[in-house]
Amino acid sequence: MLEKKLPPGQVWREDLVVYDIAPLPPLDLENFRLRLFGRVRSPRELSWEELQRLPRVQVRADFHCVEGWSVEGLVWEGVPASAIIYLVQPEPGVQWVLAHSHEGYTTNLPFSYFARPDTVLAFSLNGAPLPPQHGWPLRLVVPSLYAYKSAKYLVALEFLRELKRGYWEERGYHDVGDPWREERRWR
Ligand SMILES: Nc1nc2c(c(=O)[nH]1)N[C@H]1C(S)=C(S)[C@@H](COP(=O)(O)O)O[C@H]1N2
Ligand SMILES: [Mo]
Repeated sequence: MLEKKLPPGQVWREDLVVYDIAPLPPLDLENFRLRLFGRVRSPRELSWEELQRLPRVQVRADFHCVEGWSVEGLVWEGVPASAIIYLVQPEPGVQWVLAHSHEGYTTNLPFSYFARPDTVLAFSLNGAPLPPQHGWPLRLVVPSLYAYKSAKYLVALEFLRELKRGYWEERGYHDVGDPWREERRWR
């Protein structure tokens, strides 16, 4: 029998629950830029076309929300984090990544989790372009961490030596957020 692996304290659900802290201001691909900055040797601002020319991966992964629900086997396609790391060359001592979203959402995650092979800057979900409510046009997907680290409407990645907290992390959610260690809150 196939055993579905569920982290402690989670229950399976069929579909994603959409969470948004704020409405999304207008955004078009013509003016889209992904800003890669902070403690890196080569800061970059990538247009949508430049992003399309980077390597691609497909990742199949379960999705675990800190509220206690998980969705099995989502298929994301996009640019692997490894390609971004290769491009910008983080300085030695970089420990954190702060993801910035178009509407102002932010989330911090350890660089070591960002660098995992299943971390992807996704532009498609289950074979179709990212639906608007799930982060169109670009979403950071970090399957190894709770879903609040998977920033929708991604517009920048900031590489840091020191911790800078994101939206939920400032409100008490865990700076790491590993579902297998049940790191939900830090206070
Ligand atoms: N930009 C942005 N990304 C976000 C959020 C948000 O409010 N804004 N919520 C997070 C949380 S708490 C969860 S559980 C997931 C939900 O993903 P979904 O809205 O695609 O279902 O998105 C995460 N990424
Ligand atoms: Mo969440």
